[in-house]
Amino acid sequence: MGKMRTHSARWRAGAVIASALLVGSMAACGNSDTGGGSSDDGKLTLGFSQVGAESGWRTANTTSIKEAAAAAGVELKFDDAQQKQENQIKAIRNYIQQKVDVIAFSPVVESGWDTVLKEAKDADIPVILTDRSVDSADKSLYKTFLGSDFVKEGRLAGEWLVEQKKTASGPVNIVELQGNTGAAPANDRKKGFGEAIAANPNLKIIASQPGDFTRAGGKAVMEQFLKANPKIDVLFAHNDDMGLGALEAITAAGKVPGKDITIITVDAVKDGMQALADGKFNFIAECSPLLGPQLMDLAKKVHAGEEVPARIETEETTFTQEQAKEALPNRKY
Ligand code: GYE
Repeated sequence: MGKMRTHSARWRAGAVIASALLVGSMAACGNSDTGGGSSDDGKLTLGFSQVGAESGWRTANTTSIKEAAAAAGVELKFDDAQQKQENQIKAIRNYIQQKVDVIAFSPVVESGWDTVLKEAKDADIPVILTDRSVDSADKSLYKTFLGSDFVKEGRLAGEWLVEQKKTASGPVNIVELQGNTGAAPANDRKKGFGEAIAANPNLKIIASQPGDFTRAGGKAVMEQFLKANPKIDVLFAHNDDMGLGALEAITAAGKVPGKDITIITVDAVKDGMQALADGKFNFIAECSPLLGPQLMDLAKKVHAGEEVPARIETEETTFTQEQAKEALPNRKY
């Protein structure tokens, strides 16, 4: 545990340095979101296709990538796919046409990437997966996958609940707000959580539906859950934002979040941590969005033809209400 905290503290310090450097380099860089063609000034050009701007996590991830690119002297072409796979495929094809040096993307869903990844490979452009992975059987279609272990996050959330409810004599009714359908973090967090709670047959998921990782989605689906189920004891939301949206629905239904309904989420972005410190959430499994500095490092390495590990896992922790109160003042995102 001590090692993990040191590690993330190091990345946080890195992010601070990155922000400081950004101020100095912005003027020289101009707007890295636009413009075509590979850079002719010797700079590495990275085409990045982002999922969207659906959550606080995503916003922090985008900031981390943009700041790290500026700090590393990488020319970044950035596209926001608005949670649509077709937009990501289009962006990747554009990057291939523009002959960027490296392509990186965070796949909105796991399936359906083989054709476009093959096109990148045929064009000799290395691909890095960040944050989310793909289910392609052919691992040669990408160089590495940098991101969290989502199954583990779900499992940590489930294990905490098992511990909390170990003396429960009757059924504990759980509702689950899933991320967008087909996304790796939605599939994996569901899996890890389900496996962990199987340890106690009293713990039952009575309803589970996608809320698309957004506050609006979380609120709307939680309203339905509350209407259809008179007894809800626990909410497991696949991210903070859906949990935050659900808070409104729970309060409107006359229930006290964090007391009448135990709320467990994933991410630990600032607003989530605030809700936890305020006693509205009960537990958060952390998922770090600060992938920018590692991504730039990997982009430089694969461009130089260096070997990189096939999988690089982000180190993370979990937070109780007390731990959130302690951590909040130093939280960067
Ligand atoms: O947990 C959620 C975001 O892929 C890890 O996507 C990411 C997830 C994150 O929308 O908030």
